[in-house]
Amino acid sequence: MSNKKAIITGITGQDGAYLTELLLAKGYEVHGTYRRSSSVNFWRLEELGVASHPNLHLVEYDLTDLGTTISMVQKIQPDEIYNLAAQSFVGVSFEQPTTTAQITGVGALHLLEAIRLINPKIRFYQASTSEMFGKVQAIPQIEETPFYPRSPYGVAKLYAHWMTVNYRESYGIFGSSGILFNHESPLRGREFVTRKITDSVAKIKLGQLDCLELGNLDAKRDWGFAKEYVEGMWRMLQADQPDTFVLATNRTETVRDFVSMAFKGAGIDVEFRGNDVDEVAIDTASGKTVMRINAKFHRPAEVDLLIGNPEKAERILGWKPQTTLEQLCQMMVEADLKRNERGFSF
Ligand code: NDP
Ligand code: GDR
Repeated sequence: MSNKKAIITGITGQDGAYLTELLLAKGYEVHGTYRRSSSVNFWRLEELGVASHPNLHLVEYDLTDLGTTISMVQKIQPDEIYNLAAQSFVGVSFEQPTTTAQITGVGALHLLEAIRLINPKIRFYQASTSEMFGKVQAIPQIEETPFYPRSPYGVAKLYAHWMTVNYRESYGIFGSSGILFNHESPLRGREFVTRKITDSVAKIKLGQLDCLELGNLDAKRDWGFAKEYVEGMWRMLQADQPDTFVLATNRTETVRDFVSMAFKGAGIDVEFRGNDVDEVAIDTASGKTVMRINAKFHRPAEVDLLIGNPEKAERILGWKPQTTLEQLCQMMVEADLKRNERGFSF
């Protein structure tokens, strides 16, 4: 068992919850940060059964405050920092580009500065993203593929990524950047497309909703299982050298494919009819329209196709995705069926 201390920023999010579970199981003392709000929500930590773990310390913290960042790192004196906090929703980043830049971009710099000033031996993980590849310059994408972000979120993450590389090269800080492709789970936020689909499909199956509304069905994503991806984050900080790693499955599917997979998982066969804004999905048994397009979910600029090759992570970290997209989708549909049967609404 480890006797290390870790700070995880963004503990109330999907990855924060799974990483907390993993580090606690390894014997870490975990200091998880959450933002002050009128109603803080720890439902993910509760669902994993770790919210009251004696080695979990909850720390109120906002990434945009440099002073608090320095005093928090000074007080906790961690061995490792995992920076998972971000304004992480791509769609919202078009409406709130400045906030996104401050949290998702400059927030990472605050932590790097704290490490440089307090203890350059602290190991740092930066949650980078396939959104940095944006308008992709090669298929599949690997660590050396040139970046071309397509959203304020992608641009902010690219800043944080390069700052991590820069602090590694300038000050010898052990800063690793994980370029993670989309990873999902039953703990995914409901604003992201996979969970929006599985939650709505469950509600349609239970007669609580008539129809699911979506934006671009043609976007292709490389979707993996979040619980496996946080293991990859941990492995990056146990490696001999700090580096940049892609975590992905090397398989890509459209949003449309995920829609049919989710309906199938709930025992509903659907057929797609029409084109573009008129496209609908019909329940072949009842003839009802169960999915239609709503233009408000389209983005000003889209990332059309993501597919990552995780060969470097497999070679150096021994990391490999295990769960297929069909298994992941089924797991999410079943979890949402159970929650909606109970009237759960997170
Ligand atoms: P979530 O959106 O589920 O979680 C984001 C976390 O950041 C939440 O805990 C949120 O707190 C916190 N946060 C937001 N703003 C601040 C702030 N100003 N100060 C402190 N904390 C803040 O994201 P995921 O768990 O899915 O992702 C984790 C990280 O990985 C993010 O940085 C994301 O951008 C990145 N990423 C995610 C991928 C994915 O597919 N999931 C892929 C690649 C990268 P609150 O609950 O208060 O909002
Ligand atoms: P993404 O995830 O933008 O890839 O970012 P999201 O699930 O939001 O979108 C995936 C694709 O689905 C299309 N789409 C819709 N998306 C949402 N959210 N809602 C809809 O109704 C809808 N209809 C179609 C989108 O246009 C897009 O093409 C996620 C986040 O977790 C980031 O933080 C992370 O960095 C990347 O994954 C990798």
